[in-house]
Amino acid sequence: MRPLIFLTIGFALFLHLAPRSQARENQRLDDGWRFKLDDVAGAEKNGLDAAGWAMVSLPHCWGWEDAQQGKNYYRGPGWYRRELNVSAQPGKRYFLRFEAASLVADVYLNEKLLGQHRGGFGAFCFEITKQLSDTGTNLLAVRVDNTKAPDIAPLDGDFSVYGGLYRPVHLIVTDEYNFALTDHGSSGVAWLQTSVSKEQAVLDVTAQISNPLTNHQPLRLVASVFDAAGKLVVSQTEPITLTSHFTAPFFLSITVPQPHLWNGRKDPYLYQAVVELRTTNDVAVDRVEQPLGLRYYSVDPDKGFFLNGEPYHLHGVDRHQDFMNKGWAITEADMDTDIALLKELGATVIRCAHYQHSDYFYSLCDRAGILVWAEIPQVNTIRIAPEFENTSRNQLLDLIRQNINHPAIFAWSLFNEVGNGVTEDPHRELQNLNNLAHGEDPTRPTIAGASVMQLPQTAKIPDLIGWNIYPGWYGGSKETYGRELDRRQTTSRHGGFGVSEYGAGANPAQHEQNPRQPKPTGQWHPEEWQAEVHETAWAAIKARPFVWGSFVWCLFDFAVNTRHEGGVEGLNDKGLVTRDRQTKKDAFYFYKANWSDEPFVYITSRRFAERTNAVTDVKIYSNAAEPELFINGVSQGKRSDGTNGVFIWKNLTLAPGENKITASAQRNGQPLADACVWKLSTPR
Ligand code: GCB
Repeated sequence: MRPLIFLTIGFALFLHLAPRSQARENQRLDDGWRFKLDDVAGAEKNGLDAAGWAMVSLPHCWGWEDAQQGKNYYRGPGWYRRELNVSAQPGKRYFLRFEAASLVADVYLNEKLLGQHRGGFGAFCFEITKQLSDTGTNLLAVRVDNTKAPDIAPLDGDFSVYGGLYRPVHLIVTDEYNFALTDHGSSGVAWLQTSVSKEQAVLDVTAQISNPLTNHQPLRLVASVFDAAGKLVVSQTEPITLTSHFTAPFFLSITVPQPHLWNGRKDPYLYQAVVELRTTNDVAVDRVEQPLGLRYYSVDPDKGFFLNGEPYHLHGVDRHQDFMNKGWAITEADMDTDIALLKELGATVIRCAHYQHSDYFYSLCDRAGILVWAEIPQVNTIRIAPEFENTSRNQLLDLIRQNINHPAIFAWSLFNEVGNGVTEDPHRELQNLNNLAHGEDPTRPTIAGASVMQLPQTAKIPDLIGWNIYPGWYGGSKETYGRELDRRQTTSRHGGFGVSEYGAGANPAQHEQNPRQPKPTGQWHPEEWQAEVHETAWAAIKARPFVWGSFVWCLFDFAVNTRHEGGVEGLNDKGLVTRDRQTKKDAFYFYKANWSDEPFVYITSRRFAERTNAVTDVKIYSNAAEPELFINGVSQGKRSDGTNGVFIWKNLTLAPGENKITASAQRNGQPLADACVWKLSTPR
């Protein structure tokens, strides 16, 4: 009998702690899709025979095959079809959530149009409860079209706009009452960090709650914060009454005393924020759980960025969601790879350019403590026309409502380099977006990326501004970085600015000793020049505290079908890492030496393996104090005169044939080494 009593008590305790919860079900619809790259009349109809269509799984996209070869790629419609085996159970609601579809999606279930989403980067969700068939077999058909549309940003830009269902699609099942899923594809819940300090965090929670029934239902809204160990920290309950057939916002305020702050790379501490909808009998009918990082930050026009009241240097990169042989159809594993490289680099910030990135990627940044600049695709050209403004507003609402709870996101960006190609005054449109962002989220600043060609006043619309500048590549010489930074000091509304882009192209198969500034559109983009541009740029940025953050353009090479340069077709090669993520260029290690604590020593120009000049400098990047260099086992001495992690041995002489170059160093007692082989064929 004893064990039985024990079990009974245990079970009763469990019941008390966790009242019956009808958890949501969420199923990813990755497989079983048929796909046709064409417009097919009646493709949403049951009668259509799609047996000859390609079998695909999601994520999936088209256009990359041609774009990455520098060719025009298909911009037009494609169709996806799939069987959905689900029959509606009484008391349940069913939803289809698309994480993105580029650019326009028309979604049909059982031949009926559920709705359309315009804009290639935000999630959207349709309720399908009433459209489900009684048989349990349903036909889901989606027409996706990436034709350039006059109302949809981007109208322009230095990247290829692929088409397709390139992010996951979900079938979500809830109870009758739920946190609304159809409010701009959001979770229906916003945890606004109204006031955060070391003493307390005041959170204003807004929950959109949906009641599809005719009754005025009394319920309880419960918001709770759990610590990283799963212990309840604080909970707040609000009795609410739902109006029949209505989705309405409900509010409550919750205070976390003495919060453990989310402190960037040093300590990205995450609580769990849970909202529940409970019946008056305490049965949970819906639950949304999200990570919560409590932090506060500010930008001082003279001293830079402050996180949780302390100076915090923002240095990092820009990123496109593009991958070799995949285009935008990247997997979670691909994004894990990207975040691992970001962490290795020692970045503290990332600009997710030039559109809304995947929720999964933002979540990785939350966990890694990497701050995020999030943006909408208003790139270069915008139109002052009601339909364009409407779609742009929706893109901004998608971005903010879907991502408002990501602690990593520190600013909402409204545009990039708007001004080029704009024939009408864009100020009103941009100001409207600025107001919209502030209304949606009063806790975060707005931001934008500006360029020299831009109308000067647009830079003063958002709260913060970033400048895209390219001395040493498009502009003047790399030596002009300091001057270019200085002359922008007063261009923002509140003073100070970020460098939202800077960089240079590099083909890691092209090398030049003592490189000269190449022609950007030419076929010669030596790796050594990119590294030199970054050495100069970083020194100038670092010396100016009014530059509150900087972003290298770009972490990865990415496909641009219209580029034919640097000896490779269809590529913007300004990445610190190649598009397949296999090669970290020299410049990657330059930043690693400056930003990362992970001890290493790295010989630059290592791929410059076939040599014809016997006399050469050897340059090492390292975050160790005193690296030593050897050629064919002979020490060339230790150097302790490095600046910004750059150590140079001048005028060394290679022997004919193979030369083994080795470097060694120590950091924190840890031995470090690197080696490569250079072959001198015709010494001069
Ligand atoms: C820019 C743009 C970015 C381009 C970059 C470049 O200023 O904002 O989209 O890719 O320059 O590499 O030219």
